[in-house]
Amino acid sequence: MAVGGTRHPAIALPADLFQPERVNSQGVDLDDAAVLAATATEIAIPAKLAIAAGPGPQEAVSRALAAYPAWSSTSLYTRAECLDRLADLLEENRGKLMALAVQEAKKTIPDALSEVREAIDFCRYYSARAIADLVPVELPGPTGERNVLRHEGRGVWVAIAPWNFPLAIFLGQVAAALVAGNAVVAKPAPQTPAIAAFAVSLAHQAGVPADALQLVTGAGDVGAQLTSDTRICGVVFTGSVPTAKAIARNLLLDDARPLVPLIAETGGLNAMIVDSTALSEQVVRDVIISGFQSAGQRCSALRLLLLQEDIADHTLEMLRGAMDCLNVGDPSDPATDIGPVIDQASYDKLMAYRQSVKDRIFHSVAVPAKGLFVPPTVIRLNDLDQLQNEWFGPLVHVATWKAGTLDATVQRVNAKGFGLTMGLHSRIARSSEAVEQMARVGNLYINRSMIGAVVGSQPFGGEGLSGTGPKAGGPHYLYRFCAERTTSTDTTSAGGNASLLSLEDE
Ligand code: UN1
Repeated sequence: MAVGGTRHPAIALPADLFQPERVNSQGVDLDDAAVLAATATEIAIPAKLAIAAGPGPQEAVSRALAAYPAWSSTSLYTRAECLDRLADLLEENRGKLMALAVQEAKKTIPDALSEVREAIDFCRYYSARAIADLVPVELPGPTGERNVLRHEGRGVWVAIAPWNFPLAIFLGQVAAALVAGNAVVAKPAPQTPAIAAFAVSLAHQAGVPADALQLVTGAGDVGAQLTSDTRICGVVFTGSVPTAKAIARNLLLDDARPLVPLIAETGGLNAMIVDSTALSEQVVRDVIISGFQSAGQRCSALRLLLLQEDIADHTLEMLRGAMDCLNVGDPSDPATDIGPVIDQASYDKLMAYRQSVKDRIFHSVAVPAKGLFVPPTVIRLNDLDQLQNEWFGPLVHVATWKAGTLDATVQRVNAKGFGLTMGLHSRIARSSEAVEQMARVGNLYINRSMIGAVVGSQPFGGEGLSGTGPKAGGPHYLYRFCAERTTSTDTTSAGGNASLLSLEDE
């Protein structure tokens, strides 16, 4: 990050703007400067990207089904220990994992570090929650009856992960399903198979039986085969809305098939609403982080900036200056703030759209001529309803709203049907309370950036077109992977209490 802009030196961005975001990472070395310096050297060593061919989709489900009974009857504590060991192995292999994240997913070095740390957080968090939450509980009831609620594995889950968090979301899904007592067939995004393959090998090394966690690589056709397999017990998916709907249809196609859950986390058309009391420097910083970090390739990213009319020109001028301080380039260069987009198809789509709205471009950042670099761009809208699609890249749309129309503005954002993140910048308590009441989103961020949900503190996930819940990294996530079984026993009937084991004996 170049500190200070040539045009607007007064709004210099902090040099560490795009440093790794906040994560829990209990017990992990948080000396970012040291980690980043060390890793920049390691990343120079090309990681081996080849992965061994695994079983096909059907064979993987068969093997996972065969492994399921033994794994589900392995003690909860043993399963949780596997996750803790996996977290340790991720930490030990941090450099290699970061190199893979940079090479395959084109992450910048700070983003790659956040990625590994978030994966570690998911493993440790789900391990701790499993031990706390998945033990059998005796529920109060009428005298002479004993009611026990158990949480057990359901069977074989299919986990389908995205390329934008190829380690953290991939392992988050896998870890949750495994610790709840399920076997898993995991399909990474076609763009990022190697980091997934390495993560799976670490999980096996950590004690997860090989057949209880199978990796199947491939594109959408492989995903369709997996989700059409009537032997699976559920699907956990992060990706696009159309793919989530296709999966939901697959799960209903066969009349004879049992009803199985789909946990989907999909897109967002995320707005940040800024009123005239907001602190301009903070707004500009948070727009840059929310809209452009990770080249805007996060479902949480800012897509729609809604500025109160009175402050729009001033805020946009400041934003223009701040954008000029950004370095777009090679993600393995520690000086880079924003790297390329994931692949040619994504580049072509974003650039074609950008060309179609070129008359409304307010400002964009200079990028290297060669490579898949989409210029971080601010695009004006005549009206906030003009934006109806999620553009998965560094494109922020901006519209204005008039004083006195905050409620109506939130309602119009709600009406788009997505419900993932929303931001509000305001120093009026009544406004933040009103937005908190009205916003139909999973994650509302007030006077801060809209990305970087922290595992365990900021459970992440949306509603409406944005997902089904429950939220990843939250206290209710594991339950969805479980079968809930209630046993009610008449303790007064023949045999009496004496023949019944206490909970502790089971
Ligand atoms: C996604 O892009 O699919 O809050 C999820 C964040 C990330 C989650 C993004 N932890 O930005």
